Amino acid sequence: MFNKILIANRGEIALRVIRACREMGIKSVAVHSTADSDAMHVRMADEAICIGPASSTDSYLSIPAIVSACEITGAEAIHPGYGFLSENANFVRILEDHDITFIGPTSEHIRVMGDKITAKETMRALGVPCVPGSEGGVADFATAQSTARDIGFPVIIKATAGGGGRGMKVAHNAAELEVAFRSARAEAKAAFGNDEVYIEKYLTTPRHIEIQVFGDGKGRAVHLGERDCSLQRRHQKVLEEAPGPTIDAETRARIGKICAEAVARINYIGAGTIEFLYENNEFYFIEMNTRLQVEHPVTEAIFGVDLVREQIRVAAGLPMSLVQDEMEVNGHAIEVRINAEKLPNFSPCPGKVRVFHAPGGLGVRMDSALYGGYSIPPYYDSLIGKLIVHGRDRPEALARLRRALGELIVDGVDTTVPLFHALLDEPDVQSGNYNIHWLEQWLADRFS
Ligand code: MV4
Repeated sequence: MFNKILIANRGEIALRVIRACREMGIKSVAVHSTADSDAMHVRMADEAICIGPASSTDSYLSIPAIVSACEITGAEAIHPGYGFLSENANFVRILEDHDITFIGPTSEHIRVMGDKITAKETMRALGVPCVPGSEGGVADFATAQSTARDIGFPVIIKATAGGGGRGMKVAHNAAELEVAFRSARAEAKAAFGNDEVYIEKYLTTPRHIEIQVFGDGKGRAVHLGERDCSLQRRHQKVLEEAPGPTIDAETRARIGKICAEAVARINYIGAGTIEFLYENNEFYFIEMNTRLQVEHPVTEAIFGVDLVREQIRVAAGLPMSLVQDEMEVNGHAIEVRINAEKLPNFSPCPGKVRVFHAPGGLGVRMDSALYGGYSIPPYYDSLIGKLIVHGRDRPEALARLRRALGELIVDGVDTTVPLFHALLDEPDVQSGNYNIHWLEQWLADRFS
């Protein structure tokens, strides 16, 4: 097992990893920018080292600064958290060359899944159901036309180098195709420096259902069911839950087995998420995330596992302690993302937190790096905490969420807490009757 792990991240996810390290008897190294000298992850780690100025590009995204921090502190492994360098294949290849263990998949798996066409081709070949669409990239408008005619309108044009919703364009009919195709290519070129696009059938009212997988890198893998993350605004998840309100045990077992077998076949190591659109009781693969996700705690709650501990174990060459036959859904969990943002426009609201009080009690977990007197810096994303509740069933989890939100105090900055109070009053949220468009529609109806 490792003696010392460096955490190449900040905020609540850095604390999450430090906590797992401490329970495993592993020393932790925090890295921080000059803007984060007073951050909780710096205080909670065994050691801390400054890696650069406030700008992420020159600190949390600086590969030389992070590799140097590793050499100086003698850390043998790096946990990337989510975001920042967590899915940067170039970073991971450099670590592989320096004999620093990356706590996550290989650079090759990250590279394959980072290219959305190779990801889809790989998954299709492994028997994972995919959205009907072009075979590979669509290089010219004539090919776009014939592809669209074959699959039928509406279609969606996506950037090969994209993901997370950037550079997507929908065409509802042949007349809209040319503008959609050309603007998708132009946006892809501007955003990713790569104008390759592909075309899919556009699913009009799906849910976003993602399957948690975990591999040992030696041909074994398990799945830990699904999360429903359909409640999103501008491709940012707002509330996530497990199990999915519309997924039964048989459906979970069927799609879960397909996903676990797929990642086992490619010797995938560590945590991964296979994202699907789910419509009319069918799953359609869209992307795979090769990292621990923000919303992993809902899966931890219902399966009673510690995903970060498992990541560290397999990275150190130990067997994973997850056994598929022992994986059973226990109750229901819901996570809400608390952002320092002002409603109704969700404008970032950094500044000094005067009072912070985290809710507690049965079935409540608050992952946050806030403390009273802390100043939220303006340089990073606005997530300041995740409230995760667990109940015996969905109604109990909803009641517990309402109760816990009532206990939470964040004084000094605006937060998204009022949004969740309002959402909990909605019959569609109470019944789980929502799809990927529900939240945007609700916000538009209410605020414009
Ligand atoms: C789609 C789709 C409909 N049909 N693909 C958006 C982000 C990226 N991960 C994939 N996205 C979508 N792909 C097909 N073929 C609709 C979306 C989409 C979406 C997906 C998940 C959650 C929220 C969303 C909001 C708008 C569009």
